[in-house]
Formats: sequence, structure tokens, C-alpha cells
Amino acid sequence: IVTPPLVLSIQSHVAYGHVGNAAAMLPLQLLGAQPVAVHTVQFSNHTGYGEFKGQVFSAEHINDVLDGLRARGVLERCQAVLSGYLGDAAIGEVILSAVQEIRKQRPELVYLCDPVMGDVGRGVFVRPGIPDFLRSRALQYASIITPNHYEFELLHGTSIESTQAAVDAARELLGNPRNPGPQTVIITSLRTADLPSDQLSTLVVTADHAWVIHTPFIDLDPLPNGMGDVFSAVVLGHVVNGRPIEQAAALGVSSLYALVSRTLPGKRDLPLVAAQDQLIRPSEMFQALSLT
Ligand code: PXL
Repeated sequence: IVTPPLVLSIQSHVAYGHVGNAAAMLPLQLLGAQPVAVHTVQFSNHTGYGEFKGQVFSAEHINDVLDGLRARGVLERCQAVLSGYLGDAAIGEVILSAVQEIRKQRPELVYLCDPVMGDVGRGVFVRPGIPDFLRSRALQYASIITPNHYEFELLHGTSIESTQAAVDAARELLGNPRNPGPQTVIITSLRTADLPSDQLSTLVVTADHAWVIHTPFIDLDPLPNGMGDVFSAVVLGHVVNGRPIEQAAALGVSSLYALVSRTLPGKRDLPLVAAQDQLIRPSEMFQALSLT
């Protein structure tokens, strides 16, 4: 019996449906990791339904739960941290403190920060202060960030009109010897004029390489929420299993394509349980193509 790698996942929880931790736990578990799930909010359902009940937790509450994990020695055993929907910028600071604390013991800690802010159709759907926190605070501690096209434009502060512009802009956000920052930027749902309009692309950018993964565009209206949350969890699951980042991303894209293509029209949540086999071994594999 091997001990599964612990992944501290700090994001929203919904009672019904699959966003935040309610989207991330199953993929992490199926990929052999053990999520340590701390919830930033508890809502009845995701905010895309229009109406929901529940609360955003306080930064003190999150701190308190982390204290309990610290007392058990769990915090320092985490090999990776995953963050997503923050609820409030103050919760973000608690996450960054935990990342710094774990890194003192484990410099190799992987922190995947999904800068959840919004998307093209809905605009920004998080509290004021969160975009600024992600840009000016979180970026410097992240190992991997996974913005969608819309979130990437918010982070970088420009509008991205071509694949090459996206690669160049992503490299500006990467860490270098003078400025701390992520080693990898993964931009999802990229749609620019140079890409075929019947395709959706995911761009993986590191200092030395860039890859693109194309899938057919699935025209669903409404789109289910939680796609980014499942994608980030699948990618991180493969990364903690030792996969190179472009393979982890290609597996994430392929799993998501399979889940979205199995979503019944009108559904606002992904069929995570029904199509769980696709989280482990997607039936159709889309490859990462090298751009450099
Ligand atoms: O998928 C992002 C997300 C996460 N958490 C909550 C949400 C959403 C998007 O709607 O409502 C609670």
C-alpha cells in the first residue's frame, strides 16, 4: 500500500453540482491523490444558476481549519496546493501564507493557482478586490496558473488577439531571476482570429517551450460551470503523478472535452459522476503540439 500524495485544495463548495471542491475532489481521488479540501464558501449550488443560498466563510475560519491541519502535521505533508474560487481576497492571503509555510519545509511544493474571476459570457463574477489580489499578490507564489482567455486578459491587462500575442504575454507573467512568478501559464478556452473558429485551444507556455492543444468547439448554451475547476484538478493530479506539464495539460483538455460532449443540453453542471471514467482515461486523446 502506498500513501497517496496529499493535495491541499482551497476553493468553494456547493451542496449540489460540481464546481470548486465539489468538482476537484473526485478527479484528484481518481488520479490517486488525497485531497485535503478546505472550503472558502458553502453554497447550495453554483452562482451561474442565478439564485443560490449559503455563505462565504471568513478568513479566520479558513485559518482555524488550517491550524487544525497544522496540529496534525498534515499541512507540512502536502505536496501540492490548489486554489480556485476564493470568496474573498482576505482568504487569498491565508492561502499564500500556507503556501509560504509549506515551502519552508518543501521547496518543491507545487502551487496551482486557478485565477477564478469570470469568463466571456458572464463577465467578472467574483468580489471586488479579487482580481487585484490575484494579479498583484498570488501570481508571485504560483507554480502554475490556469486562467481562461478572459481571465488571462484581466491578469495581463491587455486584450489578446493572436496565439503569438498570447505566448508573448504569458512569458511576461512567468517568473525570472529578477521577478518571482509561475513556471507555467496555461491559457484555456483561447479563441483568437488566427485559430479556426470551429476549434477551442489551450496554450501551455513555459520559459523555453510553448504547446497548443486543439479540440473541436462544442456549441452548448448554457455551458456547464466548473469546467475550469475540473480541468485544474485533472492537470494537478497528473502533475503530482510526475507527468510533464504538457502531457498533464493534454490529458486535462481531453478529459474536459469528453465531459462537455457528454453534458445534456440545458444542464448547468458537468456529468462528473456519470462520466468519471473519462477523468482517468479519456476515450479520445488530444495531443500537445509544440509551437517552438
Ligand atoms: O467554476 C467557478 C465557480 C466556483 N465556485 C462557485 C461558482 C463558480 C462559477 O460559477 O459559482 C461557487
